[in-house]
Amino acid sequence: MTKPKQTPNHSLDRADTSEALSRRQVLSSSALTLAAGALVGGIARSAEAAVPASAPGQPGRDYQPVIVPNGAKLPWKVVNGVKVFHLIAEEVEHEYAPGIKARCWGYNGQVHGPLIEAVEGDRVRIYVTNRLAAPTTLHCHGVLLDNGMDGVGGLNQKAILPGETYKYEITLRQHGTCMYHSHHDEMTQMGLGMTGLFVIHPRRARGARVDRDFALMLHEWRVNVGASRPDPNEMSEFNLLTINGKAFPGTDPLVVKKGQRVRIRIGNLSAMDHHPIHLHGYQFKVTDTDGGEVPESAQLPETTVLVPVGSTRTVEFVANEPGDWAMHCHMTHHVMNQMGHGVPNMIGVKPGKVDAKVQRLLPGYMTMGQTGMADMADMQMSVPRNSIPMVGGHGRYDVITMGGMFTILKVRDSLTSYADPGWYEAPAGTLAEAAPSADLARDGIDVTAPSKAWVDASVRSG
Ligand SMILES: [Cu+2]
Repeated sequence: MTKPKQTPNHSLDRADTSEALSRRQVLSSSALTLAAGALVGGIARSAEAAVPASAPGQPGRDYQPVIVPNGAKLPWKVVNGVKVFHLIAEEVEHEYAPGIKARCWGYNGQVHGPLIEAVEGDRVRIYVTNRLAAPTTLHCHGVLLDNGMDGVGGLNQKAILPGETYKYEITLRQHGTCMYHSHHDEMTQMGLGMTGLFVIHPRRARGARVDRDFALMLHEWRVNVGASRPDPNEMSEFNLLTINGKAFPGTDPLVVKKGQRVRIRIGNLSAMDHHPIHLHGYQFKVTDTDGGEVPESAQLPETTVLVPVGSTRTVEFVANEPGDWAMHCHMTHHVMNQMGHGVPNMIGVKPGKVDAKVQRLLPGYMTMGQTGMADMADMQMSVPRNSIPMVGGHGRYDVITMGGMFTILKVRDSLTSYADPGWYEAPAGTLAEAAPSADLARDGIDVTAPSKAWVDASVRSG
């Protein structure tokens, strides 16, 4: 069998894909006609006869589309009142951040798969074509559906063999943030990236109007330095932590205008780790999980939301404070990139004459890490092929000493577009800077005083 030509990731815009879909549609509808002819009055006819619960929801009219930083959405078309989607499971060349790529498994040229967006009451038909060398299935995580559509290989269906296309049909009877993933050889296939988000909007708007609705998927990977594939067998030493498949500095910022109501939906299909996602500058409320809405009386104010493996959490807040606000996993090892793991502890080590001696054998050798990892962010040191430095991206003032599961919420007083507005300029008097000596003198701060004495003095005066 000839392998169908794969659509490159970057050309997966709506126009290209709709065209591709319509060609596939022609093929699959003729296949259906043949099948229906062969199965007189059989299963094929009853599936075709299913009536949608409501008219297919339309973006702009029935819902405000979500935003997928660094990601894409799965296009659809309406056929006889049913929203038709086509997922293609395949190998994907994926870039985590500039400088590091790997062969992953994903959908439609993407890691993770494109987000599926629909509306409560929609009937959706999802074709899944398997272009992998291994069998797979599609499980719609958190979506209420008929048992035979649940996609657990062996339990609910036969696995989709390489080259086969399966059909899933669901009438959506809920709203919320759900996910999808392979449910066959789960450790390998999800570990290699076969996951995606499945957002179902309510048929009627609820609560306060949300202006910016972001969707983020968390993941963790082991990509050995120089390796060309992630290792799905890894259990604990993950070295690339991603948001929508990207490690900082590869993550796109979340751009918002001051005063807008913001929703952030976060899914986690990492192999092993829960991620406490912390947002600076704001208090938010956790409004939904993949199990539904949290009653308003139970929505705790938080600044960090723990997103367990196999769950989604949705938070909301009003963006009243302009600035560049960090948003990141608060596990400090999850804001480190590839080379920040498995290195010896060098804190406090004095290299003495060792460097000079080693340099005779290894020109350019330098002992590193005696004061921590921050120096590694900006030393312009060359790194091995297909790897990235353990921390670092350039910020407005200096190097940002984080990598991995880190992004930036950019809130601005005014915006002409939602493109990256660049760095925030702190208004005069609102920026932390070196203390002027006049201020030190005025406030009686003696920077040479013994630190212990200063502690005692504060206790006495307090
Ligand atoms: Cu984490």
